[in-house]
Amino acid sequence: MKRFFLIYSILAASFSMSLADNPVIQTHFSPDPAPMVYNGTVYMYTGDDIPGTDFYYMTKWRVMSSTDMVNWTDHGSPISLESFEWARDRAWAAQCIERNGKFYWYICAQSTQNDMAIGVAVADSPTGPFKDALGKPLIINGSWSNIDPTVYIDDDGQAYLYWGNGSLYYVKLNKDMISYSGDIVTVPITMESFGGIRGNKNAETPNKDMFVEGPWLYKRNNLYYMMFAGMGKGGETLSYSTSASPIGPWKYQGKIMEDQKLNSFTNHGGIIDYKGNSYLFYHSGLLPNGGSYGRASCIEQFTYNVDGTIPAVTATKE
Ligand code: FUB
Repeated sequence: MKRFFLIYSILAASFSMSLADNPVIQTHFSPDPAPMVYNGTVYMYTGDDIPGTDFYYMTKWRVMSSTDMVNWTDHGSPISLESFEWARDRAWAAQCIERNGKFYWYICAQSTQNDMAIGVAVADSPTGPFKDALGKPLIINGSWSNIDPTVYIDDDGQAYLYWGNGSLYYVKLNKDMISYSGDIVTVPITMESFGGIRGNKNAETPNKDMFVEGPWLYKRNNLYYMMFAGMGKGGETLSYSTSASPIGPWKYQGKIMEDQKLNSFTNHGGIIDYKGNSYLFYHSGLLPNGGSYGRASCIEQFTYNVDGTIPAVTATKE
């Protein structure tokens, strides 16, 4: 995206301005961007890669905001592993959503039981202070697939929490947003629904894209979209499926972003409409000293096709 400038301030207290192309945040690593539009402002919730590490050993999450998609204010790190008594490591991808004036930040982390689990922190403001809403995980069942929560509240008030790695799951959240009803549902991953089938590496398939992780659920013009990180040739794609219902069946639509020279292996994205434009958020390892464990948030503006499909989006540096 062209001409992004960054205003970096610690808790909005002191300002210094620098010219920043993609990645839009150049002052620190900011993987797994999850945008949220609230009250005319875009909030971007991210992780925090640690320079020099050799795995995703992150310890905290971050928030930044903008009202023009050009200047970004850093609100610091309102939550960390220490905010969740049950979390011991791997502060991975997260998403925040507002309901009735409260902000629910769904996170995933390695639990003290050693698996990955999903928790939720709540606040009265999009920038906190946030507090662990439950004092225990919302989703924990011994699985390493409990990562990358995405949340959406439908027009009828029903909220959905999806997540997964390798497999895709969802639950229907209750109105309190910190509990759910019914069973955890496993979503079928097929060629038709997500562009590929796991464990079929040698098969001749017309498209080896498939759901890996990083789901992002939203609705636009009565069509539900599930963007996800798919399996590319040398790293992750951003791909998507659509449905007439928030619980599927899903129809694979193709790749949005190829695994192209992002220097990060993973990709993880979010999509919003803001002030009449549509934006794809993703991450790359293209900051100096960046890489698979040094990823930073990037943004591209795009225009939906007339039929609601998403065009291929190219990662730009400026
Ligand atoms: O950032 C840690 C993990 O890498 C995320 O949870 C995945 O989506 C991938 O981006």
